[in-house]
Amino acid sequence: MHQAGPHTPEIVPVHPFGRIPALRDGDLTLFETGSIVRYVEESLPGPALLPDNIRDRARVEAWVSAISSYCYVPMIRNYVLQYIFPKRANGRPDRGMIDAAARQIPGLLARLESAYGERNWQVGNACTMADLFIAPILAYVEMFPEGKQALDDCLNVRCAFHPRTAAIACAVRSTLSVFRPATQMRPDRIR
Ligand SMILES: N[C@@H](CCC(=O)N[C@@H](CS)C(=O)NCC(=O)O)C(=O)O
Repeated sequence: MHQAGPHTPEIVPVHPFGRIPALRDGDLTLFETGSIVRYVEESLPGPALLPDNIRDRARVEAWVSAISSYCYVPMIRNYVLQYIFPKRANGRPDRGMIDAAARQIPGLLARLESAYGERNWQVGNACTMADLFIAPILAYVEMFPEGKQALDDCLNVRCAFHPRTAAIACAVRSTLSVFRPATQMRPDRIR
């Protein structure tokens, strides 16, 4: 694994659009997260990231596609990257663009909140590609104030991604008996 930025001499020969991630394995070069993840899944040993039953596999593909199509642009391109790589001439983040993206984030997280429900995984009872597609996006979103606030409001998503803090949140929630009784607290979520 090498760190390389977009449009750099390492990346340009591997990715026709100069973006990251890109992969080189022997004489194979690949671009786009989806193709890279599937190649890694099929070529390396380790836990399967696609369920073996066809229905759950289709559900995983639906989430992977939805995350790429609906979450990536507002959460990463229009929000995170505006903070990290401000494109304005004065080198400062574009507040208007960030604010517009930040307004979209709670609605998007609400969809994930429903998908997770009380489970740690979007589909079935194991980690799949769908969880791995959203994890880095959320990790970046959380680094900035509006994103962190939006995530704080989504307990199910938090439970899935931050089991330790979730333990406290679950305890509070069960004490209040708002969503589920204490017997349904999720010790398996506490790492
Ligand atoms: N659909 C692509 C998105 C790739 C992408 O846009 N990557 C960003 C970094 S997260 C990038 O390289 N941006 C540089 C640019 O837009 O010029 C994928 O899933 O791999």
